[in-house]
Order: sequence, then C-alpha cells, then structure tokens
Amino acid sequence: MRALIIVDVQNDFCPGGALPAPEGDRVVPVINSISGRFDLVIASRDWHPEGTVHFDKWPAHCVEHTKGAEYHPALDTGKIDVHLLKGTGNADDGYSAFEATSDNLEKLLKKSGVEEVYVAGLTTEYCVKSTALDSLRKGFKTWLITDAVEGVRQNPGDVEKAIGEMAGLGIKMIISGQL
Ligand code: VGL
Ligand code: ZN
Repeated sequence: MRALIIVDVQNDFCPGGALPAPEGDRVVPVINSISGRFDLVIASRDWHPEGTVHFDKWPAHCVEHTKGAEYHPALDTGKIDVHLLKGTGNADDGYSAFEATSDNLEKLLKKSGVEEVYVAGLTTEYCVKSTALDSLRKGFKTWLITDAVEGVRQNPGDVEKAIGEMAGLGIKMIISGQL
C-alpha cells in the first residue's frame, strides 16, 4: 500500500500569501495529476491560533479559519481521504504532518497497511522535510516527489541543502512522471 502526503498546500504558502514559497502554486497541477495513483491520500494544513510563539519566528500565517489557511483553490481536494491539522496550539511545533493534533498519522498509516510514503507540497525546507524525515524514522519507505515540492527560499541554497540532507538520510527522490 502506498500513501501520498500533501503537506500544507495553503494560500499563505503560495504567491500573495503571508509566508509564500515564490513558486508555491506550481505544485498544484502536479499534485492534481498524481493524487489518483495512491491507495491513500492525506493532506495536512498548518492551522495556528491567532496568538502563538510560533509567530515569534515567522510572520503570522495560516491562522485558523482564515483565507490564508485554506487549501489553494485549484487543489483537487476531492481526492483527499484524510485531512490533518497541525500547529494548533501555542507552541513552535507542527512542522511535521506526523505532529498533527487532529489524528495520529503514524497509527492511521500502519492501520491502513501503508509501507510506502510519498511526500509532496510546501515548503521543502521546513514542513516537507520534517514530514519526510519523520516518515523515514517511523519505518516507512519514503520518497520525495521533487517536482511536487517548492521552497520558501529565505536564503540561497536552502532548498538544495534540505534535499541533500533528505537524500543523505535515505529518502528517495522521484519525479512525478516516474510514479
Ligand atoms: C511552514 C514555516 C512555518 C511550512 C510552516 O509549512 O513549511 N514553514 N510554518
Ligand atoms: Zn507555521
């Protein structure tokens, strides 16, 4: 069984949003084109309270129930089996979809017989990386779909560094056309 985890494809991480990946919206058609090929599709959303210490580190983004926290309008949400919320408390946490507070992702995957996890979404250096590394640590064979992720690119080289770290730890790289 293989699962797709779509990380944080939300308005605030796309151009025009509060903490945008400069080309964040590019992942949307790629994800729409592949989500039908998985046994289970899971999507996470960053879902912060208005006041949180997380915003000491970041501009306010993905505040619960706001437009910025909604999925990008072009994302095909009809293919999503499970919706997760993360970062819901007053803490600097919830980078990984495995830290979702709305469901236990590890249990859910194991109960569903998933052994292979494919990760897509936003942003490459933070929530995507954190989710992929957790997946690997929890024993899933883990792939990064390299044309279905985009970085926030605060500093030149950050995306390349994150991809190098993931590859070095054993995450496999694949492009959507090879799925
Ligand atoms: C993220 C920074 C802060 C992400 C979330 O989704 O990558 N990055 N919160
Ligand atoms: Zn956040």
